[in-house]
Amino acid sequence: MMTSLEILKEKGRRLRVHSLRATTEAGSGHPTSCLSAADVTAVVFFREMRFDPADPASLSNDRFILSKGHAAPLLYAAWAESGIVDPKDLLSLRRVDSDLEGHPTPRLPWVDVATGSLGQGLSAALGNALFSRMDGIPFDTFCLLGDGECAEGQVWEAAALAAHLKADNLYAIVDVNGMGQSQHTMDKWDVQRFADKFAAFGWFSVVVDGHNYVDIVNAFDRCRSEAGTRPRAIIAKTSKGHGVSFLDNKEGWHGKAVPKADLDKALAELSQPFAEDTWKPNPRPRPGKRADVGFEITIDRKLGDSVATREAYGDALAKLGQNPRIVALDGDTKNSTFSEKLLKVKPAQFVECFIAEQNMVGVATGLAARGKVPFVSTFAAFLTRAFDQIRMAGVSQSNVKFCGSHCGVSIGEDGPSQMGLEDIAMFRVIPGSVVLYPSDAVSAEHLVSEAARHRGICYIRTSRPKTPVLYSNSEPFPIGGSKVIRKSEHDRVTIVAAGVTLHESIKAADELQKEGIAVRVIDLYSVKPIDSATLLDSAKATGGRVLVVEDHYEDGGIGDAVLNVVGGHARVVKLAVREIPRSGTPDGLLDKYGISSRHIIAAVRSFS
Ligand SMILES: Cc1ncc(C[n+]2csc(CCOP(=O)(O)OP(=O)(O)O)c2C)c(N)n1
Repeated sequence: MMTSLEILKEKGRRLRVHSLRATTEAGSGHPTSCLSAADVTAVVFFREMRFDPADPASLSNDRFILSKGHAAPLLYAAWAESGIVDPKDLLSLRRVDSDLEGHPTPRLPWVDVATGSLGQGLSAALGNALFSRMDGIPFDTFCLLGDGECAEGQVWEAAALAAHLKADNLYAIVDVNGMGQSQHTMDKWDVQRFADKFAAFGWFSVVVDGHNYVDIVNAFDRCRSEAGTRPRAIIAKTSKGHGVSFLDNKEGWHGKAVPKADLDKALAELSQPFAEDTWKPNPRPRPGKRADVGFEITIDRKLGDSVATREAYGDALAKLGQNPRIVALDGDTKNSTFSEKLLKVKPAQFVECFIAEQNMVGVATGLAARGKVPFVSTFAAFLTRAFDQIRMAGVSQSNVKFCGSHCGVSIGEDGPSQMGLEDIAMFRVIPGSVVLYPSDAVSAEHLVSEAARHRGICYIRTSRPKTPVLYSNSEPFPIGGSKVIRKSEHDRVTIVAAGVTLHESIKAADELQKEGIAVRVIDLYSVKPIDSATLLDSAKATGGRVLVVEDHYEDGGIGDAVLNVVGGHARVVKLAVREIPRSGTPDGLLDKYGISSRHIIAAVRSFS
């Protein structure tokens, strides 16, 4: 009969063998990064974690997030040893017909978020940990990080927030093998420095010999008995390639598979036939099913009332909050984005992430992985600093909703650093994303509830200035639609706009009408997916003359989206912001940068 420590050691040995075999078969991968972390991973999976290998969807499973995603073969090996993956399938690693990809993605039901862009896993792990508290389902989340990746600021954004929120169900395990990809890490094996850093951020941290099972096991026991309400960090001193002498702590092996000819030599050092497996899972009881409330809201606005779309966003969010799946996250801008309206009615469904947007997006992705519908809001400009995190949410096929307020030059006096002028381009490029741009309060509220209902990444662009209510409360705003606001049989030009430029277009249309020039005006509230049918019909009806007006830089914005649809059938003129703007009054800036009604009128007249 094996002792529990022997079982763990045997698991660690097997994790090494699987990782080596799979990467050699694939001809690529990061076996040495797997080997350094094999022992801590064996303890986490086969001693600390409680989960049901037959039920990945169980909300009471402990979670494991491999922040150092390039060690994917180690993760897959741990699943094989848990009975989740057939060990034979490990050899399909990195093949195009296999879900065991080079870095983990949620194509696999046990993966919560895609990792591999380093520095992001701890944020997603925190999202999981916060879910546990929000829904009163006790489970722990374990996150394995590389020491090199800890140079990413986002790791420390996550560490700070986790301690602030007393995430005592969150474990960070740092694999300090002293090496990165091309050289030694900044701190090499100075494990105490890592421990001090985590402690300074408010964590309980313990240093261990990452290849000594007694040490590792004791560290977890100390965490459970001594950490109290603090999140826990295990700082493991390891060596890269540990277990195989010609790899162990040798330079030049990062990201290289052992050649087929040398595999037996490597495996010989990890010899012994696999011992009988006596590990048994120890799942927690499944939580009961909860009724879903839905995402319907009632809208009550008066035509002509003046309301900013950002404010309507907050109103809709507060109403949607009746559904406990709705969560809002903000980066200390909640009184500008109006996400504070949800905080006021449902404080437990709001996470203040402070001024750390990258972590905020990661936390939201973690919450979404557990079934929450997170709405992340800040100024549109500041979402751009989290573009890699948004991109990775895309790779995760996540269900996060983003709201960028204060878009464009129409914010006025605060100047260019606060103006979101790249955001439409950024969100359009995410595969499968939805990009929504309401122009009035009624459409804004409808679109927030549409976004909640839609499964996938949505971006809602809101504006700072107040604009008149254009639509009746019952007007539907399906994703992928548009509204034709002005239409006659004699329209000379189709004007496509959204947000403040829609109101400028309406002004322009009314002025032109006085001169007997009729134009068609389209509210393109759904920039992606785009209403191709209406755009093509209108372009045809107006002699192939299309004018797009947007409070965004020219590249990648609405103009390009429209051009993609009607480009082969129409001449498209784009009015967009073409230089770095200045501070000024909103109206003054719309005019200075060529997107006011005056410029629209001139552009219509100059169409041949
Ligand atoms: C954001 C980001 N930058 C760069 C890389 C390329 N990269 C992959 S692994 C690696 C080294 C990682 O070092 P460490 O975190 O210490 O992991 P380990 O040594 O265990 O492989 C680098 C630079 C990446 N994947 N993500």
